[in-house]
Amino acid sequence: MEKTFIMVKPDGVQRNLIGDIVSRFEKKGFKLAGGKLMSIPNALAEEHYGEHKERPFFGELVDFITSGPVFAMVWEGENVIATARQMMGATKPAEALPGTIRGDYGITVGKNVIHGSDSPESAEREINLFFDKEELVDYDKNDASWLY
Ligand code: DAT
Ligand code: MG
Repeated sequence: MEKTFIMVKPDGVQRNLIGDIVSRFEKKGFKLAGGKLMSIPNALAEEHYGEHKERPFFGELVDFITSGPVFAMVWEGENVIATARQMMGATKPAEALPGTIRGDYGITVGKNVIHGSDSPESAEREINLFFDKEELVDYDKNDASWLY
């Protein structure tokens, strides 16, 4: 089953949004495969956002994501990568539709509450960056037969 990397950013943690965000993915029907509260070391932040290294906001981005704890997760389910992106809403909260996480809770692009992998390749890369194999749990859930 497809897996994606989702992270409540430092603003979301400070604003008490971990529970709501976990709840949205749970209610949708996705399965939690791993989760942890953590501080991101600078080197990990730079690697995670490596694709933005040349962008003018890169320094700010790394400073922000290391400014406080994040809640890192792996969620599993059919089409979870693309569906999670839809649930998050557009990168700029001003363009994110109401009902999406960024649309409901964000105002500025710098503090947009949540990260989610944007492709199968980035999902695999980001899951491996943030989680050791033994931190991911493989288990059955009884709701599967009512979802699939
Ligand atoms: P996303 O997080 O939706 O995948 P992205 O990968 O393009 O968006 O950018 C990563 C993060 O960088 C984004 O969540 C917020 C920040 N960012 C993006 N564009 C920005 C901009 N123009 N100014 C400031 N920060 C920006
Ligand atoms: Mg991105």
